[in-house]
Amino acid sequence: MLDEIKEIERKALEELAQASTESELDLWRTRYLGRKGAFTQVLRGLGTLPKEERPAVGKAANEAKVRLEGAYKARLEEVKQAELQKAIASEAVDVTLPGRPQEIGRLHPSTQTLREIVDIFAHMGFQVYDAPDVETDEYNFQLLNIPPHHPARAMQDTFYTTDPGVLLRTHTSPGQIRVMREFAPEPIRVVLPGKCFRYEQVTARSEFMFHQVEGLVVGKNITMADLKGTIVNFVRQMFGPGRKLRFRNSYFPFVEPGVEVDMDCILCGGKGCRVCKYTGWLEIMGAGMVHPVVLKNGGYDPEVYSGFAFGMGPERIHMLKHRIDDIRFYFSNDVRFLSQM
Ligand code: 2U9
Repeated sequence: MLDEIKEIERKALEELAQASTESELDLWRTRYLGRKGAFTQVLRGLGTLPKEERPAVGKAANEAKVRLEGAYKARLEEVKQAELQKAIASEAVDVTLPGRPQEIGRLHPSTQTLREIVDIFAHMGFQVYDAPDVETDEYNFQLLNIPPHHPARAMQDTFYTTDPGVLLRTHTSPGQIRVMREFAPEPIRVVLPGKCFRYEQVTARSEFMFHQVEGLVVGKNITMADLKGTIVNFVRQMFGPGRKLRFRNSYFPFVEPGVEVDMDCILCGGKGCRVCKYTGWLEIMGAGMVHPVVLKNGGYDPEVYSGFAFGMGPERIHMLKHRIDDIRFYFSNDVRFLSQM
């Protein structure tokens, strides 16, 4: 029996050394130290031994059990330590790693450009005036000296609503009539940023919804020199101090004279390239002296007051600045494009 006890202890220590998890140790403990364990079986068999052998065998079995319990506790501590080290290793944070960049949102490029344009004019004393997107034929065309069958109407194909004479504005110009009627006969110095809508084929150069910034200055003795000075200052702040400008006469129903404003090409500096179609010039906006009929429609006497106005497309300005050749990028919600701006 003593040999059996020695063999059980040897086998138990061998298996204990191989147990590497707490659940394996629990199984081992049940097998050797539990109520139905190997030593309990031995101690239950004591009755079959001669009386004089029982004390030595019982003592040997209990001593072996005590040794195994000590070995179990030590092994359990080792296993716990090993599991703790494993957890520490797997959950270790390498604090020297670079942080994960936080995705941040950003303003739409059109909004950024609108704000940049408005900010330049704000520094020249212009106020911002918001006018409705839904307008009437009267304000969008008639009061702007655009008579019913004028080509400008065809150019500005229009989204009409189901209400007769009610439409989505095709430019921010109707807002300028509202400004004049609201402030007449006070002097005016405003910019009108906002959305415009034209029922046109969507192409690389035109969208059915786009933004515009128009400006209006009305007062006494306002001249073309004021218009040129204001626009030269704007262009040089927007595109750089070295920019050259060219004013070409052009026709718009609501101004007379009207001009197209060109800037020397930002890519070739005026030598001629693909971007400026080898002209050396890029058209950036239109302007002109407010037509007397329009002044009158706004409540200002053209014999006493004069004014100038201008209009530009922020998407076009942004496209020039960043050499983007397709306006559809701005409204196709492609984050790959928008997130670069
Ligand atoms: C009133 C009086 C005058 C606004 C003007 C332009 C010239 C012009 C275009 C630029 C690119 C529109 O966005 S665009 O397609 N605009 O060239 N706009 S003068 O003149 C006005 C407007 C309202 C009462």
